[in-house]
Amino acid sequence: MPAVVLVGAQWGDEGKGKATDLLGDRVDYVVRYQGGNNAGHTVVIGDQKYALHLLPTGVLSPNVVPVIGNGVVVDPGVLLSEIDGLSERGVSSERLLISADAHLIMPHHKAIDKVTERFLGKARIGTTGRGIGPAYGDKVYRMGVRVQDLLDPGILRKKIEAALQEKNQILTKLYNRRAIEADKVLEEYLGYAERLKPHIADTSLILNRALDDGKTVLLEGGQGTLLDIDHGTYPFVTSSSPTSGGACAGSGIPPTRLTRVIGILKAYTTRVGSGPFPTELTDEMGEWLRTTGGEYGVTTGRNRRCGWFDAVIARYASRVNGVTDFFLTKLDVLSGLERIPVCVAYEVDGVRHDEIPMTQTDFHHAKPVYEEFPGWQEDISGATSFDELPPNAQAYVRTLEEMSGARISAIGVGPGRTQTLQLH
Ligand code: 2SA
Ligand code: GDP
Ligand code: MG
Repeated sequence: MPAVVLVGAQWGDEGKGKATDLLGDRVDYVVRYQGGNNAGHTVVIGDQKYALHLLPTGVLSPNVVPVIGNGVVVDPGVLLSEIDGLSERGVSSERLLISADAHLIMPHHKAIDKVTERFLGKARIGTTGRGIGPAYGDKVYRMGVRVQDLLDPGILRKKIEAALQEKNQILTKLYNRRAIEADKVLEEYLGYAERLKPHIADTSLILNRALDDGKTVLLEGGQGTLLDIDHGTYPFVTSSSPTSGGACAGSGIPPTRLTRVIGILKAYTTRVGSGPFPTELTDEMGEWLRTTGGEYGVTTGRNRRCGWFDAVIARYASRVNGVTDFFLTKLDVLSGLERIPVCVAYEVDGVRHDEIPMTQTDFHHAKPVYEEFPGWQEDISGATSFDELPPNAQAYVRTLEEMSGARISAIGVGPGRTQTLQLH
């Protein structure tokens, strides 16, 4: 499996961290290709729980080289605190490589993210407030500051001053906030530069050479398919491309080298932030899923919105990502239910839609069409093979597989490394 992409098939938090960690001992490189410290990837190893935001999950596997690809936006202060936090727990980040082409999140990005969300009021996206959207905005606008600029104090100063000339107008005149001082930012970022220098590299070159040498690379997506800037529920999306196509743009590994795309699919659905979510449950059933599944944001601590499995979304994710295998997570959370509804299509103004409606307006009005399947009462968190699952749990998995458009190769029955059933 030379170059494998791992993507979230729903709205993020499907359990990508755990899935990446499981593959960690079989790969040589783990690459983050988009997003930034908006992500929250949880890995449970024995009695230790790690929450990673910017570092690739591969940092937890001693033989893996973790790579922050060119498509990521890097908040250097957050990166260094994450490195220090792990170091205190005995995890070394010495092997970490950071693409010289990745963009930096600057203080004005965070300030603008927070202030625009407040300004939008009820129409807000529900961002994580980490400066992600404004940083990608400046990248596309060609006024971003890149990791390589940390190596050239003259350029760094010029870029910071140029950016602040515009951004301080926005902050002070439009939003009545204090101006940010260029000198202070320069001093702060030059401090980060000292520590990050040894990690900065031409990661696209390194990764392609590694593939030439027969090494294996795992590309770890953040967020999920429906949060993709192009293929998600725009504008209620993140500002990058979590889908498998984004893995190439965000790493410099060409599409012809990708061999597998693993979609991570939760046995029910969650979403953090605003935007359409047809199967959302706003009643006590939703609350039950939230508490039973521990559905709280890893980065912001926000309650995740919860609902039933949506097969339309799964099929869509299968299609736009070219999923070869699904990893179905959190099946254990559904134990104890009498019946489990699954959304098989939508109804919009009396018309049935078997696929996501073309327009966002229709998707906002989509009502789920449910089929119900019998549940199971047994605790399945100790199961070690598919055959040990209760017949109704097996049937639920097979049904989701038939509806989702790709085979289910692994099933999660708990957060731990060992709580995984391998099917293929
Ligand atoms: P942003 O900050 O610009 O990326 O926000 C835009 C939308 O993307 C959503 N988003 C996420 N959704 C799920 N999980 C994410 N990571 C954290 C976690 C979330 C947290 O693992 O729990 O702690 O709140 C994540 N990151 C971004 C976000 O909610 C907006 O809807
Ligand atoms: P990610 O953003 O996709 O990496 O997912 P998060 O870490 O944000 O959220 C997934 C949560 O589910 C984490 O707390 C994981 O430890 C947990 N988890 C992952 N797989 C399973 C599983 O199969 N069963 C249970 N009960 N929890 C799981
Ligand atoms: Mg998460």
